[in-house]
Amino acid sequence: MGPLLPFLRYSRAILQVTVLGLAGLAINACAAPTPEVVVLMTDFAFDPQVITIQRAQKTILKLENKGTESHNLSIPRQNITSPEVKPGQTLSFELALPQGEFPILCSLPGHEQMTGKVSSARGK
Ligand SMILES: [Cu+2]
Repeated sequence: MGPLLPFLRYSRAILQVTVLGLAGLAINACAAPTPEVVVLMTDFAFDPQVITIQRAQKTILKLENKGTESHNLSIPRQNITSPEVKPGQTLSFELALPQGEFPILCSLPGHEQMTGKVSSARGK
């Protein structure tokens, strides 16, 4: 027990506060809101027909069914299919895609003509 000990304790406390402060900054940087894209569904189309997102970026598609039948958004190449959205309902569907163009469709029987694509590209 020398006179140095209180000083060591003190500096360790400063160090901890600094580390916590940096962690807080990092968390803030990651807490940018998840981008949202509104996608209207009608009988039988997606609007927009080309949905543009940023590659590898988690994105929320807000699927708003303005039609009179249930619809979904399916990306066969990625084995992704949203839950069914009933008429009048809005459903938030989260996805992230690698770079590329991905054909989409409503995979419900008889809705094959309801198509479009997701364009997943590098941001600016
Ligand atoms: Cu449909």
